[in-house]
Amino acid sequence: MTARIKSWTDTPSSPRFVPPPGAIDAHCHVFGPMAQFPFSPKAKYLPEDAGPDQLFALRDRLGLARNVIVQASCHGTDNRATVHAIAASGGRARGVAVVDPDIGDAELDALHAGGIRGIRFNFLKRLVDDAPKDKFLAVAQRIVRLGWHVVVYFEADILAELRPFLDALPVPIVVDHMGRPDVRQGPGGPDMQAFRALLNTRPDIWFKATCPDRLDAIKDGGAGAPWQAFADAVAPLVADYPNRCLWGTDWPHPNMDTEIPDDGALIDMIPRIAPSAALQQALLVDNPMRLYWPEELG
Ligand code: 0GY
Repeated sequence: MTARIKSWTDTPSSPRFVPPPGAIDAHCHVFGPMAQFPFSPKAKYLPEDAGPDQLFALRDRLGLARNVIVQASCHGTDNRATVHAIAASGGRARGVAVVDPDIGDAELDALHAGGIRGIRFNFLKRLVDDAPKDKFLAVAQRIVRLGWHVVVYFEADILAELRPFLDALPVPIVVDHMGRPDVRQGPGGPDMQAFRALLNTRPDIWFKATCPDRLDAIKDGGAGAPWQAFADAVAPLVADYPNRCLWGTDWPHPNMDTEIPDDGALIDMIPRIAPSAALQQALLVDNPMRLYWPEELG
C-alpha cells in the first residue's frame, strides 16, 4: 500500500447558501482513526485519519444539523469506526454499514442499536474485489424485519446488467451519486434516461444528488466548479422526483487526491439543483428524515 492520502481541505470556503434548519448531510464517511480502527487489508486506498470530531466540526461550519455516515470501502466489513462516530454524535448521526453477507441476526441487531439503518452494496471494481449478487439478495431479505434499506453504488455502464438484481431487492433502494451518469450528456442524455427508467420501475428507489466534483471533474473534461453540467443534468431530476432525492457532501471525499473539492462550494451547489425552498426542505430535511429518523416524524 502506498502513502496515506489526504482527500479533503482543512479550509473550506464559507458558503453563501444557508441550509434550512435540520439539514442533513446524507452521504459522508469517517476514516479511522487508524490507530483505533485499522483499515481493511483489502482496502484499495489508505487515507489519512478523518474522524468524527472533524466531521462534526465541518457539519457545524457548513450550517448542517445531522449526518448519515456511510461505511467506506477502506474499512471493509468492520463497521466499528462508523458506529463509533455515530455514538459520538449525540443522536445527530445515523449510518449505513457494509456487512459480510453471512452476518448473524444478532450482529445486525447490534448494528441497529448502534444507529445503522441500511447496508451498502458496492459494485465498483476499483473499490472492491467482488460483489456477489446472490449473497447480497440473501442478506437483503434478512434486513426486511429491521425496516432498513440498501444503498447501491454502481457506475452507469453496468446499470442495464444490474436491473434484474435491483428489481429483486425486497427493501427500498438508495442509489449513490445517481449511478454516476455522464452529466455532460445533458439532462436528456442516455445515462439520465436510463436512470429515470430505473426510478420509474418502482416508487421506493431513492437517489443521492451528490458529487458534482466526481461527475463533472476538470480532469474528465468538465469545467470544474461551478459544475454547470452537473447543475443542468441534476436539477430536472430533483424537480421530477422531489420526494426521492437526498444530498450529501461525500466528505472526506475518498480517493479525490487531485481536485479536492471545496465543501463550501458544494453547499452553494444546493440552490442550483433545488432552487425553491420547498425542494430544499425535501432534499435536505424531509426525505433523509423519512429514511433515517422516521420515528421522529410520528
Ligand atoms: C464515495 C465514493 C467513492 C468511495 C467510496 O467506500 C468508498 O471507498 O464510496 C469513490 O471512490 O468513488 O461515495 O465515497
